[in-house]
Amino acid sequence: MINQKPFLTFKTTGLVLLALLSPGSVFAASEGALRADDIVGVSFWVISMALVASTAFFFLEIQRVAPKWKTSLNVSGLVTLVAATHYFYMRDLWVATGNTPTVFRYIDWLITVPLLMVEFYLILSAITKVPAGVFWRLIIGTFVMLGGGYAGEAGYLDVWAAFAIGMGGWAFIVWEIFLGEAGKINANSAPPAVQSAFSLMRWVVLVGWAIYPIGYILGYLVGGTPDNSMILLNVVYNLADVVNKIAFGVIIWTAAVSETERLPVASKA
Ligand SMILES: *C/C=C(C)/C=C/C=C(C)/C=C/C1=C(C)CCCC1(C)C
Repeated sequence: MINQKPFLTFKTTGLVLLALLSPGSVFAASEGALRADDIVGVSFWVISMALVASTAFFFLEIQRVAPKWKTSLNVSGLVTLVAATHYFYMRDLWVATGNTPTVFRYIDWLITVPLLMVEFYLILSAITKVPAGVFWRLIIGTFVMLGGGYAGEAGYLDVWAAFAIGMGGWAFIVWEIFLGEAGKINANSAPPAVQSAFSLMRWVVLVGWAIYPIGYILGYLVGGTPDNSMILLNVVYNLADVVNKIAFGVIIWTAAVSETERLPVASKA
């Protein structure tokens, strides 16, 4: 009993705050415990915890790698930190209302995808001088891709037209890292561990990122019932985030650790 009291007070305070902040959603929230058959809600919960754990891991591992790799691990941790925070909000919105959290999703992507592009730039910069144009082309591709997707999902553009714009932005990024300047720099100057990390990362952007347009297609273009389409959209986007935020960070961590171990002891500190 003694232990329950503060919890109840905390819960009550939370509900009152929620009532003030969002009139109308109180009823849903007070009923809104996670249901075992809510596959989207469960995936939001599991992934938000995985993102928290990954953040702690990447930040703690910074002390273990050579100085030139620290920024990369830092950025990996920032990606999972920003995503974890958005996952808390998306999870609550979904569990309380059953609505698809499009705005939170795109705010998250708008911050985390440019950070992932920074990773490409950093991993190459750790071993050679890279022109800033590489970075800006990756950023421009990102904005076109996400701007197109958002315009379609939020209803500002026809879903097919928006999809085409988004695909164009993605194709531009893929072109840059496979055939453009970023790809050439890697082929010409990177040591083996960086080359293999870079090539794994490219495949993440080609194959891992392809999961997102599949989610969009299932959500908007194939014409299922509205409920089923939104379940598919969210499950597929959530799965994609695990691969592309957590696995992507682990790839960089692997390269950083193996490159650090190759260095003579004196230059590790
Ligand atoms: C951490 C979040 C990441 C890596 C998000 C990536 C998002 C995409 C690759 C989205 C791609 C899309 C298209 C290629 C077509 C239009 C619809 C989008 C925005 C889902």
